[in-house]
Amino acid sequence: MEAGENKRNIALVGPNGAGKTTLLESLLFVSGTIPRKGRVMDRNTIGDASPEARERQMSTEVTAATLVSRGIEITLLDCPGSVEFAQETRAALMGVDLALVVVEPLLERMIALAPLLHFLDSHAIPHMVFINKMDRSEVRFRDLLDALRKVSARPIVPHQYAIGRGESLVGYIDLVTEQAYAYKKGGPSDRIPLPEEYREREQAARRAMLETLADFDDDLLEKLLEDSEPPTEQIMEDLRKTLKADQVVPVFMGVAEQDMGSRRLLEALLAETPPPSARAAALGIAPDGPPLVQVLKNWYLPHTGKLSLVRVWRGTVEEGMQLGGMRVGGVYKLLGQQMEPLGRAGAGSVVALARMEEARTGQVLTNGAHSAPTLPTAAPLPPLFAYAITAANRNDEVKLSSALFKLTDEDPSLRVEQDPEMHQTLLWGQGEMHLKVALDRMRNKYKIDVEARPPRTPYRETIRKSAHAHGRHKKQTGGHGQFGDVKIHIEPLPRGAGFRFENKVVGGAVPKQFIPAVEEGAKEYLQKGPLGFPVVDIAITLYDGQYHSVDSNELSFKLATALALKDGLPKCQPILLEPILAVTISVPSEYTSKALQLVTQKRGQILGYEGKEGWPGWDAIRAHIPQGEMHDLIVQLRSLSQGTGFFEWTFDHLQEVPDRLAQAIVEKHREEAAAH
Ligand SMILES: Nc1nc2c(ncn2[C@@H]2O[C@H](COP(=O)(O)OP(=O)(O)O)[C@@H](O)[C@H]2O)c(=O)[nH]1
Ligand SMILES: [Mg+2]
Repeated sequence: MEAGENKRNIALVGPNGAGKTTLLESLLFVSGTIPRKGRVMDRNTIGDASPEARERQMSTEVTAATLVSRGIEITLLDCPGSVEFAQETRAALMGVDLALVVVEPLLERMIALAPLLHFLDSHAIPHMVFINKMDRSEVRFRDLLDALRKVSARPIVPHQYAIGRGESLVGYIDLVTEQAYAYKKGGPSDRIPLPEEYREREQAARRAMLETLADFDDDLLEKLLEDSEPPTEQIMEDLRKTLKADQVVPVFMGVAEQDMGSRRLLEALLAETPPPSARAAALGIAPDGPPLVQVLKNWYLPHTGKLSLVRVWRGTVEEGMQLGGMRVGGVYKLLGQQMEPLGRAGAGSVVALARMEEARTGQVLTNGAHSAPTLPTAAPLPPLFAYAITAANRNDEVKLSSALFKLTDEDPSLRVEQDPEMHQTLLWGQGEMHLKVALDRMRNKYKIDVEARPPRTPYRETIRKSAHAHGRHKKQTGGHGQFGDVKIHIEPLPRGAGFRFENKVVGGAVPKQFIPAVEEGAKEYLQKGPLGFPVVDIAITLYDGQYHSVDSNELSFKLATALALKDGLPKCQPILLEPILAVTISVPSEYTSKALQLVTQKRGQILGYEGKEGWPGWDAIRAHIPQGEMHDLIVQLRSLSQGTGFFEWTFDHLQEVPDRLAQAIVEKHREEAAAH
């Protein structure tokens, strides 16, 4: 057996509330790993152990748990389902052999799988679907399959077919063996005769499955054309092969809460999950060479310190060895919060390493003089939502920056931006809940209270008209005096032109050596114009002035220029400019008209919309939206689109603020400045 061939690494992914954490508990229970089951409701599951998760009964970070069944060690990564924690999930997915997509039997929610399925396909990560909560299903099984087909780019291949649904759920038919089973509370299912009324549906579903597989197996195709029955082993082999290549998506079903379907699922995971060497080969990792690990997740634990979840792609990691210039402080197998020291772990494992202080999520580490090859990582999601944050207690400022470092190390989709211009520290993330969880974590884990408010917008101002202005600075003190005198012409420039300075002085009215001081003085003064914001798109021409042979110096000319601008700018009709962002909004097309309305409500300008490329059933809307209106765009977009909508943005241009708004903005800014 190749190294690691008795190991499998599987991520539980899928929408929030589908039952992943419950399924993890069930799989650990039916495999005998834990003696009794906890419930999410009772806040005692292996997953969701943090206070932030318990309080919300929602996973907020990855939980790892290893079980052993039939001599195979399966490490399960229970990933948060909320789109706001997608980065966490995506980073974990980079290290697994299979993703198990857990979904609820709800037709209208299937479209929400699009971003996840897209991600899985773009990285060719083999994945199965588990339709959970079949005890709640109100729709026909074939309609669920059709809804999955609409959203999946890969063919959907049901492995099971439901007998009954909702409260009258009986069990399932295995479409490979054509055997029927009835679920039994507290134990494995009972074999039952295949119900006659299901015969036709079963055969149609099986035929569809075989036809899909035949697209990848000519021999199977021939058998189907000849109407000869393919052997079970051939079907299983085809299922394994096409799953491994991310060519098809097998579907299983059950009721995780009652362990119905969990045993069958575990069997399938053992039999069908590609071995670790398959994923390594798909990524082009040669089996021989120095040890290679990739970081999937970092945690800071109160007593242990930093713990890094890693995939061992090659070789063996051992406590005490050097990896990426760091000493491996310990190698652990995880069961939620419990850590079992291993000392070493071989290729194909997903384990936790202690005290890898410099290890960043996604990073590939090796030892000695070798340089680590690059492996695919989860691209950072564009930030969507920000708060301006401050420590509630001023003495916590230093603690705050160290806590922010740890917080962003644990969750790279949290980003800190210092904005000196607006005197604010911005915490960026994927949504309101994402940031609230981060602030809770700050309080629970790092004991810092943080105040958060919407960010201030970096407005600018410019002028509409030109004017001449004169400034004289004169001061007579004991010894040397100060003297500078300038005459300038101020004029507006086109949008985006910035600042221009020109010297048109003739005959030395302002001596050469003082000209740079005039330009400097103008630049400094324009940091804060008559409305209180930096002035842009403006030209200053120095055309005359006076000097004094003894008293003139650079400072005097700077101050004279400032006086000239102070006098001149108000005469130029100052106007307020706001940053406008180019935004691309993605939504399932049934929400497009609502999203367009939202853009309009945000004073946005719709540039156009069309079908989103490669995303059947989705639209992409291009728009210009003022930055000042962006703060809660993601919150509103999600609320009108059942949590599915998202967007990307970049700064585009500055634009005049409508008069009625400008006044209010300027007044508010004045009040805030006065309060500082
Ligand atoms: N009726 C029913 N409820 C379930 C089932 N599995 C999980 N749940 C419930 O669904 C809720 C969400 O489950 P959870 O495991 O936290 O979902 P996750 O967000 O995907 O991890 C919890 O209240 C579970 O008790 C199931 O098979 N049937
Ligand atoms: Mg969960």
